[in-house]
Amino acid sequence: MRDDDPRLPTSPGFWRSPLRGTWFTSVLGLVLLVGVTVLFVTGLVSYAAYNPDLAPVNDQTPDKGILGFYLFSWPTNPYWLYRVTQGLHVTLGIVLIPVLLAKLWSVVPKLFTLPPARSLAHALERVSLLLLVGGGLFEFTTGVLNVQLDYVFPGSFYPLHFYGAWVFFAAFLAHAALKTPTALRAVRERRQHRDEGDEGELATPRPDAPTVSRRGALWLTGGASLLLLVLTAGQSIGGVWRRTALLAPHGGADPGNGPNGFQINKTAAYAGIDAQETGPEAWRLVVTGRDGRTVRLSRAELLRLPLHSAALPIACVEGWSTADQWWRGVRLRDLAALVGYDTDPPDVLVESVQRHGAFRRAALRANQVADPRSLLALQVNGEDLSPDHGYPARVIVPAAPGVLNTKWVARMTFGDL
Ligand SMILES: Nc1nc2c(c(=O)[nH]1)N[C@H]1C(S)=C(S)[C@@H](COP(=O)(O)O)O[C@H]1N2
Ligand SMILES: [Mo]
Repeated sequence: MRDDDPRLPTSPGFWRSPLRGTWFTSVLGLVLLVGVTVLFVTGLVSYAAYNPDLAPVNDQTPDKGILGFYLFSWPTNPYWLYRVTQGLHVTLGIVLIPVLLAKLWSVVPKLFTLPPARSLAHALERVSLLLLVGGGLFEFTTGVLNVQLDYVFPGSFYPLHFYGAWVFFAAFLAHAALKTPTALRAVRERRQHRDEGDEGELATPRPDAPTVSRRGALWLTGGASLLLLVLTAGQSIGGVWRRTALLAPHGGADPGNGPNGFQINKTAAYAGIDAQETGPEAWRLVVTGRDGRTVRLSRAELLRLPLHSAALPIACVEGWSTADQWWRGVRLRDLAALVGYDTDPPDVLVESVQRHGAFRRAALRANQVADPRSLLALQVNGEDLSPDHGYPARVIVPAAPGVLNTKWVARMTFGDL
């Protein structure tokens, strides 16, 4: 029989590692069962946090159709909500990479088994495995690229990662339904008998001499994950861990020290913000409201309105977040009151001086406008905003993703969107 020739990968004898076996694959699979489920949920949550159903400007995936069935109004409490959900999403995604690779490695012989399909059911199973493996690699790759490399894929990251997630998770659920009972049994039996004799169909008939035990290989995988955790988690946890977060995003601008010394996403120069345009002569905030009522305010005039403070972080979709910063400015709901919405402030469309780029405008929902901690910030940590952090004025909203905290604000239009 040709497929018994151990020189060919289609032969079980071609694969020599004594590590492969049902127990090894099962442990990794059970870790992924929990981990990927958390990734999927926190990913969907992240999309909801953009308030995509509020206005087209917020929606990076406008053709989602029924896949948006679960959307809800993003709350403003607890104020660190997105910091936690997105920090978890990105950190866990990175930490699971060694587990994913070890899991794929452990089942690679099955990719080559012949015949490719024994029956219709088997053919369907293998197609679902293609979606599972392809979808998984795609989700992890696009995620890492978006965080690390400022993204290099054709097309927008968001729809690719969003649609990919549904494909991947559908295949993942089917796979989990089929395999979880086996995996649980393998782990339980091994614990009862404490033996290594649970080879199953994944084990090679011609094992090489082992260089590491199965348990040791799992520890190595776990060690790699732990290392990634230490190199990543600090970007969202902060504190001393920020210094070990060497994998934190693409070497952004150095924020320096002092009151404005916290992470910058896009600098003023990058966004094409002209100092003339944002200076005291030229810059006016244009606020429009009920029946087109409009006020134009200079920065000095804004500073004479009642000012309020709020300690809030910036939390980016890329997984990094800042510690709480002490923002000071005018409440969004007070600005709404200036243009005719004295009670029950409505939604608002916020637009930046910035002319190009997807994040130059964002819509905020009424619940976000109403929160007394939601500010048009003029100062941070006791000093004027720096140009890179949005001078002359920027939005800051509790619990919202960074993308809704528009910098270099020029115009606010209140009204139901
Ligand atoms: N005008 C404008 N505002 C913007 C952005 C932008 O590109 N342009 N980026 C947003 C994103 S994605 C984040 S995470 C925060 C980052 O704010 P920071 O640079 O002050 O930390 O600003 C938000 N506000
Ligand atoms: Mo961001």
